[in-house]
Amino acid sequence: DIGIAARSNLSRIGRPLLSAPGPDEHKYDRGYVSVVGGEMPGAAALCASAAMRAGAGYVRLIADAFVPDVPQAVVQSPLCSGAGRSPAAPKGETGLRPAPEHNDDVAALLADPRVNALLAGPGLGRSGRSRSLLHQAIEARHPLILDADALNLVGEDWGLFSDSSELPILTPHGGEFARLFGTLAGSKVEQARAAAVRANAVILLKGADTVVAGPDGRAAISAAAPAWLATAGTGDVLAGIVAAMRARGMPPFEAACAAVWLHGRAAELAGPFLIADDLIGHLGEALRECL
Ligand code: NPW
Ligand code: AMP
Ligand code: MG
Repeated sequence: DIGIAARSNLSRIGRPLLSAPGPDEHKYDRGYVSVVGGEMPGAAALCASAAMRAGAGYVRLIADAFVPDVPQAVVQSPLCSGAGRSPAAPKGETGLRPAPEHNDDVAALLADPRVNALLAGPGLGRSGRSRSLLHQAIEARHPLILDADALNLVGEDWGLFSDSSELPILTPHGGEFARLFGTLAGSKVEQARAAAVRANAVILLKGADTVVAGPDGRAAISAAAPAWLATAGTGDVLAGIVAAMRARGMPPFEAACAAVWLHGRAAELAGPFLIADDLIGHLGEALRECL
């Protein structure tokens, strides 16, 4: 259901071409990704691991507490001195005790000028604390990727990143898209295009036929990805891949398209009954097809 009117300026997402690191490159040249996590360590682990496996040279995970199960190469900066959930915590709050120097710490970590892409949203939660973390992250003015709870928290406050020099990438699933943009007219491609103009962002609208659209009218659609992707955490992995592609210097539209291809290819390689972790395990194989 692409729609005749939307066929113009619409391409099919294909295998990206990726270069190998040059002999003079060091880890920061390969792309520095910051992941701002929050309340769900599983989601943070999936996107930070995916970013690392997708070729980022440096991944820093800024989260409320230490996150188990990430590659040891991921640099962790836990923000809180406590661990676990306090029974006395107000509903919707984590109950973690912020370290005394918490606010300065976050600001300093986020302000690191070496950061090439900042990803916020997977597992962030929707508490007041999540919202303030998100605002601090946006204020750091790095190339942005917003997913999951970040999309719910931003609401329609597009002014939040209107003065950023580079287009943010928003990666909603159908439910998040409807919450953000309401009911839009037309095909999925037309809706993604309209949303890209409204938000002044690259929109990566997920589903069996994932669509990437930019405010300049460009749009690209992926060949049907395996429906085995309909399982928890696969979107968090995709967000991590987008961040790695952005951090290696791809412009927002191209980074989104490359990530969609790699994610779908990793799913094909992982096969039936895959879980999100398996995608990360197959990313290397998918990436080597792009060299
Ligand atoms: P229905 O059933 O259509 O009426 P959320 P979320 C609706 C984290 N995760 N795909 C649907 O309603 C994420 O990163 C943590 C999906 C459904 O009830 C987020 O931070 C994991 N839903 C947080 O959890 C692994 C669709 O929206 C509702 C839809 C919540 O994210 C899992 C979902 O609401 C997860 O990634 C569609 N295409 N269309 C971890 N390992 O820690 C409509 N809906 O709040 O968006 O739920 O995606 O689970
Ligand atoms: P999320 O809902 O954020 O976890 O993201 C789910 C991921 O799985 C996205 O990349 C979707 O495009 C993909 N996905 C979900 N359902 C399907 C499906 N039925 N067929 C193909 N891909 C899907
Ligand atoms: Mg998601």
